Amino acid sequence: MDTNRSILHLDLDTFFVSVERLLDSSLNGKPVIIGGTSDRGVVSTCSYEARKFGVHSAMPMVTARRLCPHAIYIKGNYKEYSKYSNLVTEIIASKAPLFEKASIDEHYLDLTGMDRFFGTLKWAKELRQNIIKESGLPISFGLSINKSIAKIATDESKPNGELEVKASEIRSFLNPLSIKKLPMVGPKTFNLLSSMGIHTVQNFVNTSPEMINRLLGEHGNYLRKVALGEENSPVITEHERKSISVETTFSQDTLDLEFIHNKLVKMVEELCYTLRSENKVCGSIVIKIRYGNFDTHSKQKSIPLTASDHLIMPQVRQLFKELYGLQPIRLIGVKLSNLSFGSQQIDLFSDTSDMLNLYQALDEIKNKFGKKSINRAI
Ligand code: TTP
Ligand code: MG
Repeated sequence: MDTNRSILHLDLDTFFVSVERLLDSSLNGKPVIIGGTSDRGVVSTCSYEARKFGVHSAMPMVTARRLCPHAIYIKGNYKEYSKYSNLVTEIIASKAPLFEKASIDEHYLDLTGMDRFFGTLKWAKELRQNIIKESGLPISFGLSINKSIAKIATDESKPNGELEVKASEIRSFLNPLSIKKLPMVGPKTFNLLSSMGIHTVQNFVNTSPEMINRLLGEHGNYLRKVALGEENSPVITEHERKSISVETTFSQDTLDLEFIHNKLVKMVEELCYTLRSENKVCGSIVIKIRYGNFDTHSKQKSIPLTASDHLIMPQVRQLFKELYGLQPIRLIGVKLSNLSFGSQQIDLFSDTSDMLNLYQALDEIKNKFGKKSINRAI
């Protein structure tokens, strides 16, 4: 355990709902559910007043409507959420040059060394107040010796919370928590561990490493590190961010190639959209497949710099074909790396202007209605 580090994790509370409430204060105190309003839509997020009824992110909208019919349902406005996300990032950037934006509403900061001069907790509290004052959005933080414990601390402190977990407090903080609270424990891992009588983090760390490895493979080794406070990944600043990636874990292991293919198309679209909105292009693709037994394989390929779905997708399909070992798949991942700044212009050799116009039109719709609002059919 590296007890010398000081890592801060900040995460906005019910982010999309909080933005909607800034724009319309009549939503305050009411159950609010944001998500695709069609019958096949899912919940993006919801207010605490709706969470009381069991509604949560990624739940089918039809289920949410059944559990909380009196809620206010909102389709969402991705452009506004991006704007407020950027505003919060700017506030953080103005106070701390080295930070990692981990998602639309969370940031990690490495404050190691600062405590000698000022005290990291005091500094973090002031930053939080600053964000609340300048953005009008509620936010919580966790402060600890590494990223994973800081993140768990944030989750425990919510809503509107602050929580420092010192090195000496890590065991008493983590031990009573459900294993569900460890990042990367999804329903499947949770059910598997529960069926073995492993319910709390304490149960988990008391289980032999060999047993954990037998049950969960590499993933288990990682979780053990987290649970022991030994996860030590660095805070990666935007400056160093050389790749973007997305992974999907299926609710059931699958052999359905059409289903997997459709998923890959959606993932590539999402990544390319992010690239274009950040004015970046990529020069390398990595595909990752994890099978039902947690064996994980990946394969990488260099490509001419691009941010176009229709150039990247065939390469992804080819890599998948080369890598796939005809076993049920638990997880697939796509990573675009060797990122550099550059615009679509670079693609002009291979892109027709029609294609570029199409991307511009698609991106505008995505800006307006959210990333998942439109997908191509290939
Ligand atoms: P989260 O930080 O996971 O959730 P949250 O901010 O709504 O609530 P909490 O207070 O627990 O942090 O995600 C940030 C935003 O990302 C969320 O407001 C909506 C969006 N999102 C989705 O669209 N789908 C999802 O499945 C999740 C988890 C989040
Ligand atoms: Mg959040």
